[in-house]
Amino acid sequence: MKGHRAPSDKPKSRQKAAKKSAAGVPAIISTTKHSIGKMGVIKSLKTLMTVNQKGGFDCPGCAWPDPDGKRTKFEFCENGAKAVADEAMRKKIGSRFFSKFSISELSLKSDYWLNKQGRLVEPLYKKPNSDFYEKIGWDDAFEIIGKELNSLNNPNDAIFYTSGRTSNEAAFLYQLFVRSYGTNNLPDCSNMCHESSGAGLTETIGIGKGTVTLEDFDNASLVVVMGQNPGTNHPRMLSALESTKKNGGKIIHVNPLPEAGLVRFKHPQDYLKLSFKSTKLADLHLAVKINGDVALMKGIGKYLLGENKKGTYSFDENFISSKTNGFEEYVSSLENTNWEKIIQSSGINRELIEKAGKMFSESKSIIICWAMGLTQHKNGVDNVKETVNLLLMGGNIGRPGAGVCPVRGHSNVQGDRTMGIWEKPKKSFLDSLGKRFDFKPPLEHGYDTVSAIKAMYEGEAKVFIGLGGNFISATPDTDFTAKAIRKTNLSVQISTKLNRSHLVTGKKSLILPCLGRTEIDIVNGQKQFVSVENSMGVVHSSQGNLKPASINLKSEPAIIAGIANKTLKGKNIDWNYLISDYNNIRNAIEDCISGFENYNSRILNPSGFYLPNPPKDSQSFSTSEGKANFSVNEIPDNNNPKGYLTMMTIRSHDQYNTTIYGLDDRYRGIKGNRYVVLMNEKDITELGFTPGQKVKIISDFDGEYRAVEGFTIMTYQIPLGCIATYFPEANPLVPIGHVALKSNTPASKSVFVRFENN
Ligand SMILES: Nc1nc2c(c(=O)[nH]1)N[C@H]1C(S)=C(S)[C@@H](COP(=O)(O)OP(=O)(O)OC[C@H]3O[C@@H](n4cnc5c(=O)[nH]c(N)nc54)[C@H](O)[C@@H]3O)O[C@H]1N2
Ligand SMILES: Nc1nc2c(c(=O)[nH]1)N[C@H]1C(S)=C(S)[C@@H](COP(=O)(O)OP(=O)(O)OC[C@H]3O[C@@H](n4cnc5c(=O)[nH]c(N)nc54)[C@H](O)[C@@H]3O)O[C@H]1N2
Ligand SMILES: [Mo]
Repeated sequence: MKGHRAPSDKPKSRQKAAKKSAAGVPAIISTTKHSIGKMGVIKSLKTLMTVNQKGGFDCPGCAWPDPDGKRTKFEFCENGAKAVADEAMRKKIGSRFFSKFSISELSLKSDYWLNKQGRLVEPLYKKPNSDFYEKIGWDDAFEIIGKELNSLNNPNDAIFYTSGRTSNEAAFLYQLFVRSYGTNNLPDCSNMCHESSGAGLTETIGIGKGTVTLEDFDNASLVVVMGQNPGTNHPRMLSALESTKKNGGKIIHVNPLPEAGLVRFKHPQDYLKLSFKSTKLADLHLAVKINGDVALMKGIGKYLLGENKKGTYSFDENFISSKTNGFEEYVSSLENTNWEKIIQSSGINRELIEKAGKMFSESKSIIICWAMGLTQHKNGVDNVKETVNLLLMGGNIGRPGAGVCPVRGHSNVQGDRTMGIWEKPKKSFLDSLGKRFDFKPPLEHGYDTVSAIKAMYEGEAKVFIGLGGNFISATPDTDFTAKAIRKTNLSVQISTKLNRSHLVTGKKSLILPCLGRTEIDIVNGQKQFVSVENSMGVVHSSQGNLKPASINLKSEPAIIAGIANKTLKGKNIDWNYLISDYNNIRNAIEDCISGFENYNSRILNPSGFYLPNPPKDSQSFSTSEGKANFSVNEIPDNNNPKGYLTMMTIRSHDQYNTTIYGLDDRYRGIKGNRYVVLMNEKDITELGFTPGQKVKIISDFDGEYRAVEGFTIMTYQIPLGCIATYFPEANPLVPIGHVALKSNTPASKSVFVRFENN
């Protein structure tokens, strides 16, 4: 590893005032710079004009849906364009590159440098005791994997990770292979992302997904955006919020930071039409303390209860009595919660909480959106359940303009789950899989991401295969995870770009380069397309239109079939038939998963089709008692222990998770450095530091010492006692055992840390 110091290829940092508005002209300039710089002019135009177009490819950026009818020629955003350019870049790296650099040398480079080197174009193998990757043929690579998997005493000793860009077709095939091999060890990036949403929503409304459509944003009287930075991570969502405002709706932004897009938004398309107006999006910003959201939501609930008693606001009695359980307990828990506790834990004064409460009471239809600011806490599941409480009171689920909206990250992370990428599959799903393919799928639940790391660390799991993603950098407790991976006999990465997971390896290691979303995939002379599911449950097709980076690349389905053939030697399932035409995979999906009836014909509809969603479609809730559940959640103790501050790890404007596009964070006014700590001016003074000073950040609250060095202090508008650092640079500080209850998601948004001079 790099010893957790800022790497040597890091230029000097600068800080400017944070921006109030998002997108606009700087976004266009940045889009052009990234696309043309990486792809060239002609390829840039050809590529960008087909992103999210009917018949084009799904943007690999985020899972925000595309409008059904009125699509413009520019259905992409600055950050979507960066994601596309990053995949479609012209630079390539093959065995020559890897003969020049040893793995140890590459390990000293920054994530930014690694990603910049180009697309991976050849299968590569690192032999035991070697420090170099060398060229290997596809067949030999598959043979090594098959041999290793077949040498294990128990299929549960292998781990099969998935990141969220994988298509439905590849995901279905992968889990089918893994289960016919004999395990449910299918951890995925969702374990670190919206697992808390899935757990909280399943418990309360009987489905682990959101209940709104894009159109609902036109009809909402109030949209609450909690723990999310859409200006950077879901820029196209700002258009939906703009539409809410145009139709007279209001927006509340709940976030320790005043994130730019929510303060003001300038639509890049308006600039193309030369209209220079910007829209003020958020009507109210509640600068909540880190993990103060349960308290805040309880405060809003308490206000509504008070107004109800006064007769100035009424709950949706009808909905509550016919469709829900647990209302009385919820009400009495609000009565028993005192305001001091609410104000202290949320960090918001009563006047502001009541202002938000008044906006709730005046709104006929309410949507609550959220992302990682709610899910990545010890009580992440409770955060999600509190959003449901607030909505159920007013009957705000399954009505136009109302509902829950967990905003997904990776472009097909939701689809991957629907396809069975899950360590805790339902028995009914396994039964239909077994029946369709004539085998007995394993029933025992598998490892999720955190338990997979522990199993490798303990030496129990010996093979790691990653279908996409960057496991070592995305996971918590980097040193611990590195030790865990290094104990395996074989690590395999199916990837498009070079990342740190290729450098922290098992004794043997393979890199299998695959086609990306933007590229043409031809099988038996037929151009194939794949399908994906967006954040709102719409399944639609995606077809790449660029010449592949190399003729030596294979598609993800072909790689999975190649591994399956060598491992299972043709038992039960005809893998070659399945991949000979992706319609065959879709037919199998239709046979095994409900909601996919007539998949192959419905997928031809350019707008795709909606999957069934009982709460949204008919206010039906498939919980144990068939009703939506109110819940009582404790306000967590989010006081800092003496000498510690609470750290959240967040994304900059120039990254896609662990892929670093650049070193700036334009909206936050930070330039040229990712090794920074954003801190309140008063905390800086109190700790005796000065802005610009370098510090060591230490996470040892649980008794184990973890540290990162060379982080520069920057003054920022952030609540007292809270600090922010970037993911993945600060991941070494997140203890492996610091996870959300019930979802086991690393609690990487609230870690107690202390500082020392550097
Ligand atoms: N360009 C780009 N797009 C992306 C990604 C990317 O890296 N780059 N990543 C994709 C993925 S996988 C995901 S999951 C999403 C992530 O999308 P986001 O969740 O928006 O990403 P984060 O940067 O983790 O931002 C979390 C936000 O929560 C706030 N926050 C932190 N703690 C708290 C808290 O306790 N309470 C409240 N109310 N707020 C809090 C932070 O200030 C920050 O604004 O974006 C997806 N889209
Ligand atoms: N501290 C902290 N840690 C976090 C988070 C946080 O907020 N804070 N966020 C968490 C979240 S929300 C998530 S989703 C995870 C992300 O975890 P991952 O999904 O594991 O990580 P990514 O950075 O998205 O993966 C990027 C790599 O995927 C590969 N790739 C890209 N496109 C394709 C493709 O089409 N096919 C294949 N096979 N490979 C491809 C490339 O090689 C690239 O280097 O990180 C989590 N970790
Ligand atoms: Mo994510």
